[in-house]
Amino acid sequence: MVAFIYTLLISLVTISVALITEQPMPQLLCNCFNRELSASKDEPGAMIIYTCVNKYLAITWRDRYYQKMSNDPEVINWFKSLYRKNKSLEYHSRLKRQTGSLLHGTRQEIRTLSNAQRRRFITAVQRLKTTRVGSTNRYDAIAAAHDGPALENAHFGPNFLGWHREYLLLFETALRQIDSRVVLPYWDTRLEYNLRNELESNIWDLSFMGDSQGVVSYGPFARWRQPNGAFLERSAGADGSYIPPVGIQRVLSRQSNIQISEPWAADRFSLENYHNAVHMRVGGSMTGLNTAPADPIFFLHHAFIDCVWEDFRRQQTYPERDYPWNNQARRSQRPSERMINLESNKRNIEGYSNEYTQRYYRCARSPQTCRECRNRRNLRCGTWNPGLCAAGRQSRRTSTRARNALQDEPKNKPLGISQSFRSTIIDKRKNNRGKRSIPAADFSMNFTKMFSHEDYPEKIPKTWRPSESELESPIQNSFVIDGVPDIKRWVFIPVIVKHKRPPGLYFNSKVIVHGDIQAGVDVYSYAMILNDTKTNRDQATFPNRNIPSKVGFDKVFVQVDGLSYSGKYKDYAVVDSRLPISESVTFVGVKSPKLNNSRSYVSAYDSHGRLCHAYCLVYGSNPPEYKKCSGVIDLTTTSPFMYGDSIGESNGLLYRKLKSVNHVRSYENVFLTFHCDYDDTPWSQCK
Ligand SMILES: [Cu+2]
Repeated sequence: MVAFIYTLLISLVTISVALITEQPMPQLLCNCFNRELSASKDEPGAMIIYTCVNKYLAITWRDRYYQKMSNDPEVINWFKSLYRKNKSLEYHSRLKRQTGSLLHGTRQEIRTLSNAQRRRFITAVQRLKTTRVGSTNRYDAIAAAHDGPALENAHFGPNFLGWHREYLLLFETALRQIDSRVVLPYWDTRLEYNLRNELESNIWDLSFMGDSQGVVSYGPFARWRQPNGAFLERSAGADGSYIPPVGIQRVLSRQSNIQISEPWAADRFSLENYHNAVHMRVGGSMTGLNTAPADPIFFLHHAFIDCVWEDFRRQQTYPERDYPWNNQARRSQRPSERMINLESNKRNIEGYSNEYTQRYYRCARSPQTCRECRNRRNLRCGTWNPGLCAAGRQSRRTSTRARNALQDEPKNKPLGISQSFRSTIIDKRKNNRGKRSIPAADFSMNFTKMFSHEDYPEKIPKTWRPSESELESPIQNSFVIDGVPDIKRWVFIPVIVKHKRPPGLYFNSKVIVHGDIQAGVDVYSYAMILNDTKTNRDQATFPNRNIPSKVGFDKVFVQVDGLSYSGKYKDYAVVDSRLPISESVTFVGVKSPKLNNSRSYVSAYDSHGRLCHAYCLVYGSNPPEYKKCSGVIDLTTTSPFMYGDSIGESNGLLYRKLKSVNHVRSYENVFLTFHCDYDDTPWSQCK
C-alpha cells in the first residue's frame, strides 16, 4: 500500500514538472568529442567544446536561421568588380614588368604603423561600414560572406588557411578601393600574451580597436552593429588564450601543412587551434564563427595567422604543392572544391598559390625581443615575459632612460659604463642615427624571416602565467535569437556547479601541528589530503591559465549553444578553489519555450579550460537526485516553471519552496548541475 502511494506520488510529480527534458546528444557532435578526446591529451577541454560545437553548427547550418546576404546580386557584382580590379592590376604590372614591387604592399603589426598609417586604415574600415551595397553596407557584405555554407568550407581543415587568405585579400582590396595607401595590418597577440595584465594592452585604446568589455562603446567602432542586428561586443580576457610565443615556435618547427592543419595536426602544432583560442580570448562577437567578422579585429587576427603561415611556407621548397587531403577531412576541404561565397570562382587548392605573396603583399617581421621594441612608441618590454616585446606604452622611466642613453651616451663615455653595455648603445645609435624611435618604414624593409627561433631567450618559462584581470572580465551576451537581439526571447535557468579542488594547488595558509608547520598541505587541503587517496586526472589547461589565483577565486563557465535556434549564451559561477568541494550557482539564458523548439546544448568548464560533467534531475526523486546526462535539453511550456524571465526571477526559484526568511536553498527546480571533478570525461556515454 505504501509502495503504491509512493509510485502514485512519483508519477504525479513526474507529470507536473516535465518542463525541461534531457535529450540525446546529436551523433555528429558526440563523434567529434570522442575523436578529439582520443586524439589528444594536451588540448584543454574548453577548446574541444569550441571546435566540436562550431563544427556541428557549421555542418548543420541549414537547420537554423541564417542571413542570406551574400545572395544579393549587387553584393555579388561588387565582389566580382574587386576581383576584376585586381586582375587588371596584375595584367598591367606584368606589362610594365614590375616584378619587384607589390600590388598592395607590406602588412605590418598594427603597433608598428605610424599614427597616420593607422588612422588611414581605421578610416577606410569605417567608410566600408557607411558605404551601401545592395541591401546592406560594404563591411557587412564582406562579414556575411564568412557565414552559412562558407562556415564548413573555410574551417576545420586545410582550406582554413587558403580560404582566409583569399578572404583577407578581398577585404584589403575593398579597403584600397577607398584609400589606395592602405595595407591590411596584422595583430600579433603574442604582444598581449607577454603582458602581465593583458587588458592594459594598447590594442584596446581609443585610437586602436577601442573597448574591450561589453558593448563596444568607445573607440573607432563604438556602437557598431553586427549584420544580425546585435551590437558589437567583446569580453576580452574572460576565456581562451592569446598565442604564447612557444606556440608559434611549435608551428614553425613542422615541415608540411598536414602537420599544422586540422583534422590531422596534434593540437600543439595546429595553427587553426591556436587561432580558435584567440577568438575565445576576445570573446563577444568574435566567439561565434558566424558573427566573428563583424568585429574588425577579426581581420587583424587573421592577417597575423596568415603571416605565420607565410613564414611556414617560406621554409618549404614547394609550398604550392603541399595541399593535404585525405578522407579524414570533410569533402568541402578537397583541393578541387570551390571556395564558397568569395565569388572569385577559385578552387581550394588555389589558396595555396604563391601568387598572393609574390604579387600582392608581404609580411613585415613583428618586433619580438625587448631590444627591438625598446624605442618604439606603441611597444615596450613584456611584464610577463620580460625579455620579450609586449603591447603598450613605454613607462616614463624606461623611455627617459632610453632617451638619455641614446642622446647623452657619447658624453657619458668616460663614466664607467661597462663595455658590453656601451657597445649595445653604440650599435643602436649607428642603426638609428640618433632617432628616438625607429620609423615603421625602416622596420618594414626587413624581410628576413618574420619569426625565428633565435628571437626568444634561451629559456621559455615552463610554467605559465595567471591573468590577474580574469575576475574583472565579465561576460557580455548579445541576446540574439534568430537575428533578433532581445532579452525577452530568452528565459533563465539556474545551474548548480560543484567544483572539486583541482590538483596541484597550494595556498599560503599553513597548518600548525604540535607547534610545527606541516609541510605540503594548507589548512583547506588538510582533510582532503588525509581522506582522499584517489588521484585526479590531470586535464590539459589553457597555456596561460594554469596558475590559479593566490586567494582561491576561480570561475566555472557555463555555455549554452542553440541547436534548434541561432543563439549563444555564456556566464560563469564563482567558486572557491581552496575548498575540497565548493558549490556555486549561475544562471544561463536559453530560448524561451514560448517561441517553440527550444533545444540547447549546455556545457561547462573551469577558467583553466578543464571540463565538467552534466547531471540532470531525476524527476520524482525526493530529495532531488541527479544522474549523468548529455547536457542537451529541451524546454517546454508545461508548468510549473523551472525557469525565470529574468535572472532575478530565476534566482527566486532556488528559494521559493520555503518562502522563508532563512533563504534555505531548494533544488527541486534545478534541472542541471555540473560536476567539475577532473575525473574521466563528460562524453564517455554518448557513443
Ligand atoms: Cu574564419
